[in-house]
Amino acid sequence: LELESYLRKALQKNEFHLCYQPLMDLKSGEITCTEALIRWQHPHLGLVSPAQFIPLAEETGLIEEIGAWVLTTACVQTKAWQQNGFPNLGISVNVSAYQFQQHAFIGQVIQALETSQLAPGYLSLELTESAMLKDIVYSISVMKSLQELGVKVSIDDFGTGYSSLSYLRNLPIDTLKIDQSFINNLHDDPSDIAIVKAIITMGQGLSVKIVAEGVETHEQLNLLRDLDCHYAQGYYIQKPLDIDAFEKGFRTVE
Ligand code: G
Ligand code: G
Ligand code: MN
Ligand code: NA
Repeated sequence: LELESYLRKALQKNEFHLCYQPLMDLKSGEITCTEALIRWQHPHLGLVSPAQFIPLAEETGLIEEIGAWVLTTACVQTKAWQQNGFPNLGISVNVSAYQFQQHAFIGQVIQALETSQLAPGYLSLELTESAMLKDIVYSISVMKSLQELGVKVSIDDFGTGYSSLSYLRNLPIDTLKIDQSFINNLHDDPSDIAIVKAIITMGQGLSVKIVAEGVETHEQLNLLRDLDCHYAQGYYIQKPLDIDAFEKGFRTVE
């Protein structure tokens, strides 16, 4: 209850900020996009994990306001970076299940694009399979609206939900982000290699881009490159960075 009352005041008290974690194109080695990750720095509680407060924000309905803030802040920052040295940088924003099902959602996306003047093709929204499958008919209509706007859709934590692969045939999905649990032991688990390989092959056939999440070692990166995975993200490439750290440039990996 205490957490909830703090959360209610967090926006107006300016306690949120975003970190940005790069996604690397495995062919060119370039950073093409970053994922926005919200951080809550509370004066007494310290840094509270989104894994803790996002579910609370969903239960209380506060996610509507917080989600809108994340969308606008991420788009404004990306537009600024595009004008200052990263001309083709994209942005990927996490959207929670409840937020995605809200009727205000599409309006918030349009508002963020208008406020930032970011071209829609640079914005990608990360949905989980469970968010999408909650109400599949409604989800399809929202995703079609996003497609009409020119906004991209990614499936986050792919492989961990109760996937019904049939949605890949019918829905406008641009990217699948393979959950990090398939990547963690990639180098010494033949089943994980088989699964990752199959997802990449499927992606090629469906013209869907594949991102490997949670890449923590050079071996994992090399393997993913050999398997023709399009993009990789993880601590080995870069941890989530605040704005200053991002602008100071990032370590390059090979
Ligand atoms: O950044 P970190 O690994 O601590 O994130 C923990 C969880 O919180 C992840 O599942 C991540 O997707 C989620 N998360 C981070 N930022 C946001 C956000 O802005 N909106 C939503 N809905 N979830 C987020
Ligand atoms: O659910 P989602 O994929 O959005 O969660 C992203 C979270 O994963 C972020 O909070 C980020 O801090 C975390 N993350 C990013 N890269 C790595 C990694 O290489 N290893 C681990 N363990 N976590 C990571
Ligand atoms: Mn994500
Ligand atoms: Na994920």
